[in-house]
Parts: sequence; C-alpha cells; structure tokens
Amino acid sequence: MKKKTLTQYLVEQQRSAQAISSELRLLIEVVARACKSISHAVGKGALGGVLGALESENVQGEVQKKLDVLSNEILLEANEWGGHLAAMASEEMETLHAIPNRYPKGEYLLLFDPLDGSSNIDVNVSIGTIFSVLKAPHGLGQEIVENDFLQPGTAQVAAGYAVYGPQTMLVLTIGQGAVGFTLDREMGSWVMTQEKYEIPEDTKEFAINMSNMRHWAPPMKHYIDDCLAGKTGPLGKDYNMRWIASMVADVHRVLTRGGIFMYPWDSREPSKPGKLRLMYEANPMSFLVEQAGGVSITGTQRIMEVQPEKLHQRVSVILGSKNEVERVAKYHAEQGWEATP
Ligand code: AHM
Ligand code: MG
Repeated sequence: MKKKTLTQYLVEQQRSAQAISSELRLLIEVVARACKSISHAVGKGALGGVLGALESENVQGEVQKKLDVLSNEILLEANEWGGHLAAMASEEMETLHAIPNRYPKGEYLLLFDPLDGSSNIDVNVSIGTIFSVLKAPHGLGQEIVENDFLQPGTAQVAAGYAVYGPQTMLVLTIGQGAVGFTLDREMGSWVMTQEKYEIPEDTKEFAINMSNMRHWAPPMKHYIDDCLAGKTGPLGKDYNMRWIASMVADVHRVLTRGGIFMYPWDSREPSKPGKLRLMYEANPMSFLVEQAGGVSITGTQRIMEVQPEKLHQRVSVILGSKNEVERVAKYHAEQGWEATP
C-alpha cells in the first residue's frame, strides 16, 4: 500500500477526526515546508557557505551561528503571510515577532528553536528544529503581548521537531499520539514512516552531560552514581550512555527505542534552572514524549504544568521511559529536594 504523506494525514485529522482546524493544518504544513528549506541549507554545509559563527549574540548571550539566524529567518518568512498566526517567538529573538499589518492575522501563536544543537552544526552531527503551537488567549484584533505566550505546556495544541540527520525526519503531535514522517528528498514530500511512537517503559540507557556532575543537585548525583554501579549496585542493571548534545537527536532516540534524557538543574547559574528553555524546547518535547507514553518532569513536577514567567525561561528536564523517569522523581522526593523549579 502507498504510504501516507503529511498532507494526507493532516487532511484526515481535520476532516474525519476533527482533531485540528484548517488554520492549524495550514500552520503545520507551513512549518514543515520551512523545515524542508532548513534541511536543504543544512545539507549544503560548507558548499552553501552556511557554516561558522556570526559576530552577534542572542538574548541568552550565546554566539549565533550563521545557520541559527538563517533558520530563524526561514521560519519567520514562511509563517508571516499565511493568515494563521497572531505572533511568533523564537530562541533567537529577544521578544515576540508580531505579524506585520499588511498580512491577515490568525488565532495561533508559534514558538520555535530554529536550529537546536548549535554546537554540532560545524561538525556534521545531527541537529534540528523544535516548535510549539499555542492559541492566543483572546480574540483576533487585540495586540499580542509577551504575556499571551506564557501558557503552560498543557495548553499546546500541536508540537514537533525536525531532525536533520542521516535522514531528515519530522515528528509531530496534535494530541493524537506522536507520528513520524521521513523527507523523501527526490519527491520533496514528507512520508509517514512511524504511525505511532511508543516509548518502552523500561530502559538501560541514559543521556546526560556527565561533565556537569559536580554541579548537580544531590538526588541527581545519587541516581547517576547508582546507574554507574551497574548490575551489582542498587539498581541491579548495567546501563549504557549516549550523549549527542543535540536535544532533538537525543529525544529522537528516546522516542524511537526508549531511554532517559536529562539536562537537570545545576548550580553553575542558580538563578537559571538548567540549560534548556521551557517554552520552545522542554514543553514541545514533553508533549511528544507524553503522547508516546513517556514521562517528562523537572525532578519534582510535570514540565507541562510549569507556569511560565518569562519567554526565555529555563527549566530542568528529565524525560523518557516511564519507569526510569519515575525512579528519578522518587530520588528527588525521598531526598527532600525541592529546589528544581
Ligand atoms: P542550543 O539551543 O543553543 O543548541 O542549546 C541547546 C542544546 C541542546 O540541544 C543540548 O541538549 C544541549 O544544548 C547540549 O548542551 P551541552 O553543551 O551542555 O552538551
Ligand atoms: Mg536549542
């Protein structure tokens, strides 16, 4: 049987399941099209002159790579004129991007990390784009302000990522499970290759940047110590470790074969809980992971229930196979640790 395309999947979801509106369908199609352009630019590498850094820094004080900025522009331009959005926000922009007055406006808010895993761009390792879709809290016509974006992850109506690896894939949820599409480069279309992701409940594989160990909170240290103790230790199994340093690629592995991914709170910058951003990294990934039967927490709280206070807020992230994430929650609860917001 011929495989379904992204367009067919979305039309079905709109028509028979009535899971999405036609505006949301258009929005997802446009984001997917932008990801196709980004994938093309990533694939050209040095031949396209897209590698290397710029002199600018983003709002978080990180040096911007050429591809960070290019991907941001591709997403902005693709989404500006379709009439489906009220505003956008991105890791690479200090504040929201309003839809210019010359275009019609819609009811959705789009947030994205245009190019996640920036440190891997120049070394030809998988990178990706992460996005999250919310509804504007009030009707059309009213000006959108940053506050309108500050909704918990449970309010997301869609989320997904594209991973630019050996294959380019798009993984999407509209709250009806997590579905995967592979880019057919010859045809230029997204073809469904995973109807439903199901994260195994148990795992022996963890992903964490071990070089930060000395900065972690005590429950996190204890958990990893116990993992490293292996079969004869308290957890009674030998663990394996993977760390790609692109959240998209690490989470894609977790969705595909299970595992636990962690970027926990650490004491390097106590005012910033962890490295990853809540609104356009942790929330969309948590939505996908939960839709695939996994769990996603800060250590003490479900990530999707964290009430955001700032657009670029950071959060501690522990996600993946249900039983393993719950084990980490238990370490936090038993050791009375509450400082991981
Ligand atoms: P970025 O959005 O600037 O690329 O930063 C986020 C990335 C994640 O993809 C990844 O999990 C993490 O940073 C890697 O951090 P580290 O450099 O500590 O390994
Ligand atoms: Mg990122």
